[in-house]
Amino acid sequence: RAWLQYRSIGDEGYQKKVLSYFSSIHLDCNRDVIIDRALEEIQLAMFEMVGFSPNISQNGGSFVINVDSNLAKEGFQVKSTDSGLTLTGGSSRAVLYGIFHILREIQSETPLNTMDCYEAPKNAFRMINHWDDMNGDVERGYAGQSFFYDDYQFIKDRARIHDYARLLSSVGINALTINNVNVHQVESHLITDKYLDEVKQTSDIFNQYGITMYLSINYASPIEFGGLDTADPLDERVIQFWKQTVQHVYKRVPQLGGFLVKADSENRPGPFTYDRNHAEGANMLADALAPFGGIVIWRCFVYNCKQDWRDRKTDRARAAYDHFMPLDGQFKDNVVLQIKNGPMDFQVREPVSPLIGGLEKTNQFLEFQIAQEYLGQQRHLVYLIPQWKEVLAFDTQAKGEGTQVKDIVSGDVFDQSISGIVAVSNVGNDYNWTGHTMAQLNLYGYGRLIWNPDLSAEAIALEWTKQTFGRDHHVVDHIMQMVMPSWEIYENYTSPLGIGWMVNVSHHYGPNIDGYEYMAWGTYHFADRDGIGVDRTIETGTGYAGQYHPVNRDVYNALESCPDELLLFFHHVPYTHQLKSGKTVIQHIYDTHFKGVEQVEAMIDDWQQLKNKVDERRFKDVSERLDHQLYMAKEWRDIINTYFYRKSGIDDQHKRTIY
Ligand code: GCW
Repeated sequence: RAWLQYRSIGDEGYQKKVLSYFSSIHLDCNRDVIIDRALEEIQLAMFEMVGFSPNISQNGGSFVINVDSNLAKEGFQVKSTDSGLTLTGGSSRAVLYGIFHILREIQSETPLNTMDCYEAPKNAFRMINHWDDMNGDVERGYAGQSFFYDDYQFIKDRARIHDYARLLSSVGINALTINNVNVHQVESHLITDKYLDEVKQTSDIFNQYGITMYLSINYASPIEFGGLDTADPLDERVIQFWKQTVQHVYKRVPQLGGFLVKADSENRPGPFTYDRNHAEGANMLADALAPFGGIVIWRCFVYNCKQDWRDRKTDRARAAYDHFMPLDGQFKDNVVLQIKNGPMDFQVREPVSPLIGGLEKTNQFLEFQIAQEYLGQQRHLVYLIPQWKEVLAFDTQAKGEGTQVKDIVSGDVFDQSISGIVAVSNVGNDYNWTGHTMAQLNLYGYGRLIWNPDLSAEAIALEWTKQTFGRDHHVVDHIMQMVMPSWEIYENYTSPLGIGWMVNVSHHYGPNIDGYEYMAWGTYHFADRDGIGVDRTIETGTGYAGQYHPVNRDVYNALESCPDELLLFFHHVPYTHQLKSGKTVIQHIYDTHFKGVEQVEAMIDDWQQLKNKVDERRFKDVSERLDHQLYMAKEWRDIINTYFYRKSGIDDQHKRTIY
């Protein structure tokens, strides 16, 4: 149930008010399947919150629902009137969002006569990507197995998918993909008759909640099952293959939104094999999809994963920009580029990808990762919204001062026909959806934030906490104290000053400072006895800093102005280099690592205060994960501190234990 708990309302006065406002519902619009779901939701919620399920009529009632197509398509308005409340939506989907909004407010016991508002989402596309494989595994999944597939079959019991669709629409998600971007052999067949019935049935469930479904496809499908020996996007046979395949798919699944493609990335096939560029590759699919209103979502996570460490000019951080910037303006209208928030890969700290603010004539999605692949894998409590807020607030300077990422990805700055935000999901078949109960907050927060990027991280956490754990001040305060600093805490005890990684190879969990240092993936820290960091300056480094607009370029490029938290991302410095904080790099490393562990201890204290205030199962689950987090934080602290102590030979000023 996650945040859709609908606890019974304790306050008698408020309960009476709710009863009087919602005693009956006057439906002043046509019923359709989405409206039905909305009504079902409010009836269920009322029954649970006040023990009464309102009846629905076409003639009179204190709560009025109607549709007015003059409003924004996904916008809704709530108005209090003498006799009750009126909800007006721009469409059925908007009515559904309005119902969830009202239910959220009621769970916070917002006075009903002050509920007047108009809400519309900032981003048109609000999407989730699943990395589920049909064998039942979830790539980078930390919450159990897939609830879509098992043993190369769709799971027959779809109850969980139904519940999931409710959860997603309750926070305004309107699009999703259901299979991994790494499309393996079996999954390539999702667009064939072998699976299209089940694809359709799954899509129908999501459609009832206003969510459009997409599929990840294998770029080499013409070879995989088309009987061709090429996937060259300019080959007439390949063009025909895709036209026919798409036509067939849409005949069977008319509501499909389109395709998501990971091409020429981490050993996946793509147009490079045929000496074609990514615009040629994407446009060919776009032409096939256009007659059906379908779109191509094309990922920019393209880099050379076979790098030689001696080659100090090749830089993975540069790759997306180098590949895609020259193609700006060459993509068809129904292509959208999907860009990870940073130039590397969902690290605890990265600068914002310079492609955002760079591309001016291309549709774009910003990609986040809700699954905490590099952020503790849903075993550590890390609230991600503060990080994402920083990304969205970043001033790219693309059109002078004040060109923030949030306004670019929403399509407000450049004229884009498709725009929005997408994120890699963090759910699985674990009883609590997300492994760590607290990780539900990241899914909830993702939806809320991309609906309205101006919501504060506090406000979002507060809403979630009240709905998930109730309104008891004691509970709410302690949980807020735990979640709010948790990103900074994780950063403190893991990799310092923007350098990233330092994790074990392949599974990416736990400290291993040199794990990737001797691999070809291009994620180096270059630490030696004299210093650490990657020189990405224009003059002596990889030149990555030069991919930003002038103001940011200069800030990052100069050692003096580069912000501390990204220092090692842009510069190679001696351990004795003094930070803006006044500390040396080495002392900063020691201090943050000792502090991070203490902060996790404080988190545990907070949680322990909630014994008997939170149900036993969730209390115990979270306690166990926090204990594990503390164990891992100590491990990180000790391994990092010892490593840099041995490399640098410099003592901790405070003489704490370093092994
Ligand atoms: O971070 C890397 C992950 C891969 C993932 C890839 C991507 C789906 O380690 O597991 O593959 O990113 O985003 O494509």
